[in-house]
Amino acid sequence: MEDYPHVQRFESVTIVLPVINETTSLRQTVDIILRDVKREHLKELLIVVCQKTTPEAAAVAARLRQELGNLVVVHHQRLPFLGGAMREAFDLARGSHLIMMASDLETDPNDVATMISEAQKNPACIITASRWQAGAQFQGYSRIKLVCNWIFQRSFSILYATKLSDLTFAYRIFPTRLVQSIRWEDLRHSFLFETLVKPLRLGVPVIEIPSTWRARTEGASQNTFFSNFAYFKIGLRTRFASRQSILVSGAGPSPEPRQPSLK
Ligand SMILES: Nc1nc2c(ncn2[C@@H]2O[C@H](COP(=O)(O)OP(=O)(O)O)[C@@H](O)[C@H]2O)c(=O)[nH]1
Ligand SMILES: [Mg+2]
Repeated sequence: MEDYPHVQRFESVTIVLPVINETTSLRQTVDIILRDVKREHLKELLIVVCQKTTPEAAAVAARLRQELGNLVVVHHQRLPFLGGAMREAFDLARGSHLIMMASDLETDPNDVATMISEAQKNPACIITASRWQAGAQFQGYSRIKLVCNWIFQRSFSILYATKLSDLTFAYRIFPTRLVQSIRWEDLRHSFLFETLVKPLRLGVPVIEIPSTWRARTEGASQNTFFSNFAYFKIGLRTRFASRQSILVSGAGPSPEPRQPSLK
């Protein structure tokens, strides 16, 4: 049976930052990452922009590129929406691992360093942030959304027989070859959920760390109410999909580049 790639070593990380209307939030995100992440661990900051990216936000991205040189890659996406931005970033990432996060400060950049140290200890795993673990919170999330979120999490954790408490927080570190070996489907926000359910279906181990979500203070979300329905669709479809259909054919099993023998 086809298997997913088992990455055995953490070498460096590509941090993916999709940007629409973030200026000071993007700058602050990058400042915290540069403060906390050892330079030898940081392969690149991959900023993804599109036609909807505001001129102000694009200007901050361009300035970061100017200041930080090759450490910053600014990619203009061709596929539409947030899923499209992430899918292209997955293909471009050059680190052994990649972090999927936002640039609106809703994914707390202060937790990037913890994510990396967990990935160093568990390079074959996905490390994902949870807003439902002790020590984390939702700040500025409406009560009704909180109840719906809890019901959704519990339903899908039962369906996937997992103890994970947060399946939809789009703040994770993945082995890059793993995400490059998966056949992705969604283009909108439900893609973020797809990035967890497909690995779960493949049997990839997933570890949670607590992380607080704080509502953005700059710009507005691109998510729409109707795109919530797509979460059910991808969640249910993937649960009953064959493992083989989830993998890009020929991606596995684990062709980890072998170390030349040093005899
Ligand atoms: N490049 C790009 N970035 C996007 C797109 N949609 C959302 N983003 C960014 O992705 C991050 C998360 O999206 P957001 O709209 O805040 O979603 P929410 O937090 O789930 O409500 C934010 O930093 C957005 O600016 C898109 O179509 N293209
Ligand atoms: Mg957001």
